[in-house]
Amino acid sequence: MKKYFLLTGIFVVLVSCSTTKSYTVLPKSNTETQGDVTFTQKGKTVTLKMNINNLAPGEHAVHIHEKGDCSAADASSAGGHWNPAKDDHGKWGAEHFHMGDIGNLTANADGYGTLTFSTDKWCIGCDDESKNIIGKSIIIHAGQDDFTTQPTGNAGGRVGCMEIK
Ligand SMILES: [Cu+2]
Ligand SMILES: [Zn+2]
Repeated sequence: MKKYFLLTGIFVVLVSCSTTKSYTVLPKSNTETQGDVTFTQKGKTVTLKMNINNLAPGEHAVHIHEKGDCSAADASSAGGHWNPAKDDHGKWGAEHFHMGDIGNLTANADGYGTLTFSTDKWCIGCDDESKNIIGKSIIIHAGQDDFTTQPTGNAGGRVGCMEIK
């Protein structure tokens, strides 16, 4: 019986162990984009939550880009889509997609939109560089990702940027 309680205790500690990181989105390309982003890792699953304001109503592509550098006024410093597998751009879960191809966020008539996304293909700060999101960036685009145009999804300019530190 003692053994049973000990094992249960260890299990609870492992399951409840999680890492959360919070960030603020920077406005880019002469916009007033604002927002906050959190990444939480529980076990092998990373969950992304975004709350974004001051967008044009409609669909906006969201990607992880390969460089954690939002310094340029147009966020071009963040480089291209994070693509450690050298795959083609596409819709997450399709035959071909980049590790940063999160999809589209819908902004309402007030310019506010949220997005929640979970995957076991990322990690927060692990040793596997094909999974580690630290050192990359999140980009929010002016337009919609069409999931087919290579290598960008034809998503237009970069209206928000956030370094994943
Ligand atoms: Cu992008
Ligand atoms: Zn892509």
